[in-house]
Amino acid sequence: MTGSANDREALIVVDVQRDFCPGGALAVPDGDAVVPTVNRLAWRFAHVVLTQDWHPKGHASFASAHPGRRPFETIEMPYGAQTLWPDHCVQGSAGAALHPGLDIPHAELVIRKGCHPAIDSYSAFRENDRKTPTGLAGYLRERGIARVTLCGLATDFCVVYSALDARELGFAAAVALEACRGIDLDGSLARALEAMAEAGVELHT
Ligand code: VGL
Ligand code: ZN
Repeated sequence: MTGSANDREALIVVDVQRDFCPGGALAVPDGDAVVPTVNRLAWRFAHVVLTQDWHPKGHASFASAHPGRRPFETIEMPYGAQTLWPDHCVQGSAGAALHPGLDIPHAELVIRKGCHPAIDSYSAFRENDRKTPTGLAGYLRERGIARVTLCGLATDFCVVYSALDARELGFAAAVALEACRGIDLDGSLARALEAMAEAGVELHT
């Protein structure tokens, strides 16, 4: 397919959901501040994909599923280290809904991730076992998309994992930092910015 440059680019809006905003179960500081910025950004893209963290009840990433463990501790899972979280974005719950202020009617795809009961999925492309695909790469390739811009929540978890996977899977990638907010656990935000710069992700402030 040929087309304008804009036709080969997509905006990926990561996890702008109630639970990641103030008052939510896993609130990212100032998380809802991205909403107007994301809305404005979205109008510059012909193609927009939204992601939604979408866990079954009792998901393995929830501290509540591991007796004696508390949120924000790290445990070893069969696929590697996993941070434990408060219960959040449970399928069909009010907290899992997209933020009601999002105004992106031209978004073409909503991709849900983290659905596997035993595997977390920070990245919009691959679950945390680094093997199980979500299908997003195939969708983008089939649509002729070569470059993605990412924004949303949280910079240092789902945004950075998605951006690094985009690069590994052969897409050009940028992150619109003014339309992101981070959690920042033990320096995770600085590490995320460094890893993205190293991987050739353009960082736009
Ligand atoms: C996220 C922690 C757990 C995110 C999702 O969207 O960054 N973080 N689940
Ligand atoms: Zn999650």
